[in-house]
Amino acid sequence: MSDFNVNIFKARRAEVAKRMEDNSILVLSSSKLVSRNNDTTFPFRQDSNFYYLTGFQEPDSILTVQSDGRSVLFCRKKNSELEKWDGFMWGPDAAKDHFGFDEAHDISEINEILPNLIRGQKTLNALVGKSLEFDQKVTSWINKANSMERHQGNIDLKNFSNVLGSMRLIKDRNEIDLIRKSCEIAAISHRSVMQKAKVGMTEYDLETMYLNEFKMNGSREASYTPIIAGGKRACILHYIDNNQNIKDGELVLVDAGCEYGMYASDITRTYPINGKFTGEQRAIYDVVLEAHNAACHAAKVGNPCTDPQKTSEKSLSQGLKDIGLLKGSLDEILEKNLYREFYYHKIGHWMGLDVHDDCPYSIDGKEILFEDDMVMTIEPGIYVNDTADVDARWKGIGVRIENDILVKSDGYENLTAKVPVQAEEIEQLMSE
Ligand SMILES: [Mn+2]
Repeated sequence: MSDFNVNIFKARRAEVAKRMEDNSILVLSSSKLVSRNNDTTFPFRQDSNFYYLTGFQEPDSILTVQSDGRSVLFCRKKNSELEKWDGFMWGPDAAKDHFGFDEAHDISEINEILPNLIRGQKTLNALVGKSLEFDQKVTSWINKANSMERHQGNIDLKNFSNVLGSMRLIKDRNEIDLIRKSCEIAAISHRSVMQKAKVGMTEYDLETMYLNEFKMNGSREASYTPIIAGGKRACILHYIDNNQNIKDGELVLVDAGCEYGMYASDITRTYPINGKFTGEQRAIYDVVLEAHNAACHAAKVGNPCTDPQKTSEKSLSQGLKDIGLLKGSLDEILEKNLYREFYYHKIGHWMGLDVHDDCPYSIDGKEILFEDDMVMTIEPGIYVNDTADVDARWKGIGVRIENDILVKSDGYENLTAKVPVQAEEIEQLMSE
């Protein structure tokens, strides 16, 4: 894991302050520990926006950044008794020094101190509408601050989502290094499991192998629950039961990525469990691959971020027509959205601290244009459900191919290129 560098986080807070209007303050909350059942909790995962601006990895914390650049942390008081159970806690004093804040306070004092920081500001910026509990707290702090300044204008509450999201859209050097590493670990892992996969294995056999590879290669956590879908279960987009046998002759669709230094990777491969595609599987696979390649080329600096979507719709429609799964002219197929019978999700998403990165696709009705150092997944798919009006030999085939793309002015870079994608390459790897 890379060493903590306080300057990265201080620079981000300075940048955020620069993007705020004068006399405003940003208030951001950490994640909470989430109960799993009774007295056990899920592993703690810091809120991505909070981490982005602090690097601080504890629950029950609040960050404020003022437009003049001052930043204040509220966190748990150091408690040596609690540390015997739950491990190290920074406490305000040490956190202030290590993480470079101007002030830090015990979180239990927030209702007294925070209204004083807000008081006299024109605007309070927050990520509103995500947590009722946080929104209620923000309202109560604003109320208290307003009541202290009876003769001034009330404080405006503004949603800061697009400002922070736009900033996170362009990855800095440090982020690209971490995403690159996350993608490399995921790619090596996919490659390795693909080589070991055999007829007779269950979906959770494969799941175990992917998670094991992630961990052995330096990533402690998956970036989301892996989808390991044998046969027709590949047509269920969010299938995570992963508890069935994968039968001879079936494809297995694996959508699995890892997290490294808080940054996600996200890869999907679809391969025959016995190592050899059937004619129908191969025909569909090649249509998806062609759409994937075309969509990657559309992720180009200056293009609207929806161009890969349109490109994939066109390419998949043409391919589905070529192999006889759709009838009619290409124009008609596109106009009537007939391809949606087989392609019912979007081409991809921004990726970074979140696997589906918390960044906008359009602002005020204007589409985001691709710029250098944005990261997007490209993941077209074709899914032939039992309900489709097609020849039985096609039914139950589901194929998705997903890579993670770094947008560069001189073309895109496929960060997950280490795992084979051509059908022949996959068959070759599986026969080794
Ligand atoms: Mn994805």
